[in-house]
Amino acid sequence: MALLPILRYPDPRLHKVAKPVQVVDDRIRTLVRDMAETMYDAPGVGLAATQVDVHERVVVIDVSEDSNDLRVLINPEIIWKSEETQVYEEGCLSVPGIYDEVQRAARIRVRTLDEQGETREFDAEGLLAVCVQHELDHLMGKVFVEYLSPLKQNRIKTRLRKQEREALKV
Ligand code: GNR
Ligand code: NI
Repeated sequence: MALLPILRYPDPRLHKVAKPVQVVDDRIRTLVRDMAETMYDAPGVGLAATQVDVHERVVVIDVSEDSNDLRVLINPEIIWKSEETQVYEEGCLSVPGIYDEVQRAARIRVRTLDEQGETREFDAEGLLAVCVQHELDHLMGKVFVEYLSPLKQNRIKTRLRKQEREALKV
């Protein structure tokens, strides 16, 4: 088991597009295990491989109250989105301390491989729907702050760069 370092916005590597996983093998299962450990340690409700500088389509999610319902998504796709939307106050482990509202589809249907390489489908709403859409954006190189106004994005960049400099001191 290993904790993986999480990239921080505005790191340009957060904008790389992840490639599909070719075979779900022990290398992928080890990555999944390390990502889950990193997510629970953070703590967060989701983590995309992009955030740990691995540019393959792998996501872990656990939105359960007791952190005991891990979902492993490999090559996930959203195959249906509701027209109805919901607004949710989002945060991101790659954008620490920043929270803002994002509007997304209220309900989605997801097709994915699990850690055994089996195809699965599930429906999501509420926080799970938010989280799946947030993680799939990461795999496409998109961070939630890109939905905010350019003014807000610049303020966030300035604030996080300053935090980074302060963290290097002392
Ligand atoms: O831990 C997380 N919480 C969260 C809250 C609202 C909307 C999305 C998220 S995902 C985030 C973890 C993360 O950064 N995943 O990429
Ligand atoms: Ni995130």
